[in-house]
Amino acid sequence: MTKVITYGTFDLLHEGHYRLLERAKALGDYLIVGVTSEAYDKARGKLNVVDSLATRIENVRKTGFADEIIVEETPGQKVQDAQKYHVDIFTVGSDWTGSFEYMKDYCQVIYLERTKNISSTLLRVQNKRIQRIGIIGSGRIAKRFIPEARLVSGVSVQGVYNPHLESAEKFADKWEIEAYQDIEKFYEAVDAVYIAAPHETHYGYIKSALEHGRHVLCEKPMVLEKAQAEELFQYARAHELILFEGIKTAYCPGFSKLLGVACSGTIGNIRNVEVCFTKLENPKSRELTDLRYGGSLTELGSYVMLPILKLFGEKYEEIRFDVSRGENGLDIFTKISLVYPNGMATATCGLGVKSEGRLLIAGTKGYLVAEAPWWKTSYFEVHYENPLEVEKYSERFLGDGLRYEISDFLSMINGRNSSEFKLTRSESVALADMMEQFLKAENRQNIRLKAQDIKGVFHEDLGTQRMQSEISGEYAVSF
Ligand code: C2G
Repeated sequence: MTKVITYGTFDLLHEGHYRLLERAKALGDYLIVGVTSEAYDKARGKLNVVDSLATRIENVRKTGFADEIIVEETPGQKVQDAQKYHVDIFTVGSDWTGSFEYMKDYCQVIYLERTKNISSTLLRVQNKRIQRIGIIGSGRIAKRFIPEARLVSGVSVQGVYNPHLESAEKFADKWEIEAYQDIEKFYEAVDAVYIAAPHETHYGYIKSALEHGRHVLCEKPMVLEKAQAEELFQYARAHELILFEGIKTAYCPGFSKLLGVACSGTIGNIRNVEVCFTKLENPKSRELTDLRYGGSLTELGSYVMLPILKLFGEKYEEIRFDVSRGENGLDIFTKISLVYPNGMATATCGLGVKSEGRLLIAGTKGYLVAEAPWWKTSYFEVHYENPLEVEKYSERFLGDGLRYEISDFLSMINGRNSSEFKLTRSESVALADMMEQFLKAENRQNIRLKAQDIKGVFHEDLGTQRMQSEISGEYAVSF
């Protein structure tokens, strides 16, 4: 008798799970299915599991493929089970290819092709709670989205759109999803989109996705003009769609904890915020050569402005930008100084100058400090007048952190608006306003002329060319 074993959460049981179990059963005579316990899913960082363990077990039982169902409770259990049940074959979907090579010491390991398309008709009938997401853009950020999305229950990444089919196909092959060049077909296949294309294309893509009735999660900076942000939010609201700006820090649990402590009164009244995020970038990268939309502020400004907006609000009295430029005139290091009625703030970001990345919040009774990478907040301290009095706080930050924003996006779509406060619409509008003011003050037309004078490094109409050609290249800072 050939014994086969497979594992999974099997939340909101769908076609992909069903087909996996069907083929797993066909590999042998006896199928054991390990259903993950709530505690185990929590420990491995899987978010948003909706069904209880009892419901998930019952749903697996109802498929009729399992001869025996067990509960998976710990990471080391697979090895123990293989020995305990005298397993011949361990199988799991191909999204896990390579992850279970260690099981080869105990049994044969077979990765079964994952189901690419969870069909809408089946979902509508069986379960409406799974959101099919499509990705616009196929570069570095998009690449990080998929493994993170797979750890959020209730989301199925269906496909990727890129006007440049070759880039879309390369990406789709790697991640076993569909590639689309035709945007209409792409929208038909999804309920929501994640936009990970260059900044200047965001407005157009958001508008078209909303007009097709799709929810939108857009990478920061969502748009570069205040009026555009207002228009898009208004449209989304009027059509009962979710438009969500993806600044991952805003959704990470450690950052929420930090804001909670800062506002709790423990450090008194907040009077000063100093925040810095720098990342040395390749001088040839898009970020440091795109004279229209590149530079440190468009790339990192959303992160450094976030704690300031959260703590002081959107109504500053003064804003000033001080800029250090690279040879081509682009800002490689930028300082934003803000004055509020009851406080002040400086936000610093850099792609060509390195500094200490830190978030420092000073109050009338003490200060809170989070060191780099504070934007992936996992640890911070509160200090008082007495240097020996220090409170230490820590919080988990899993993987690349994108799973938190995906999970919150999903909750918003499903009508649980409990995370709306993490990055409000008016905060997103304020960010777009800040970008607009900066780009206007910079007068990028001038930079272009200066750059031509300096070195002739400017490629005529770089921005336009990029929009017309592929959107796959290097366009986002990796950190
Ligand atoms: N699956 C699939 N096609 C999909 C979605 C999932 O073939 N479109 C497969 C997965 O690869 C997995 C099984 O269905 O083999 C269960 O999927 P999940 O419930 O998402 O569980 P998972 O997080 O993949 O856990 O110890 C747990 C295992 O590592 C798998």
